Amino acid sequence: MFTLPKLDYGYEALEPYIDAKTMEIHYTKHHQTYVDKLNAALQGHDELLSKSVEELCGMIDTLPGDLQTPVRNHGGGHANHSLFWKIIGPNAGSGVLPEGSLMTEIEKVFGNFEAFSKEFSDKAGAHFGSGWCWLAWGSEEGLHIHSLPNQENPYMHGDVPILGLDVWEHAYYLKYQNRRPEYIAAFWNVVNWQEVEKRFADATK
Ligand code: MN3
Repeated sequence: MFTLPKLDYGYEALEPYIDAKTMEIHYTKHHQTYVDKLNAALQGHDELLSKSVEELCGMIDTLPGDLQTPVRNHGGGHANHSLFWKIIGPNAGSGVLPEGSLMTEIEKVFGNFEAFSKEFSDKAGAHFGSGWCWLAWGSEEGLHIHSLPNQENPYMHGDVPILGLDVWEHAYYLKYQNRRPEYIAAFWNVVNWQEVEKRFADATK
């Protein structure tokens, strides 16, 4: 059975960028519901419970037909939020830039960090409706940014997510209401670049 992963910091730790109430509801209600619904959908499919949720997302097209939609929605929701809690954190992104091989690749692909963060912010802001903006690594495309609807993620497209931003209204509405661009701007202050660098290194090994 899948379970809610432990949060490495308190609900208030990302204030003022992400408020405590949003963190609490997002983690204990929204993420928990994805976990519960994924477990319910996998009942009777014991052979799949030995897989990680990331593996399940990566094999979405070969899953039994009746499981594809619940794994896309709730498996995606579980995988995406599990990643999100790790790639943000307290005392993280404010004034800090990525380093090492990730920064080298960002400069190669986007020119510089500012151009990268602008393209990411623009795509996150322009995404219509619920979804996520992703920085992903693909063996053919390399490092690239795209947004995906609902709980779809790069694993479902054969890629590896490096950085993800939840732009569902439940991620920001309590504090920012309809001002999604302000939430996106605040996000850069809480990115845990060490974790993002680690994910890039693992993806490109
Ligand atoms: Mn969410």
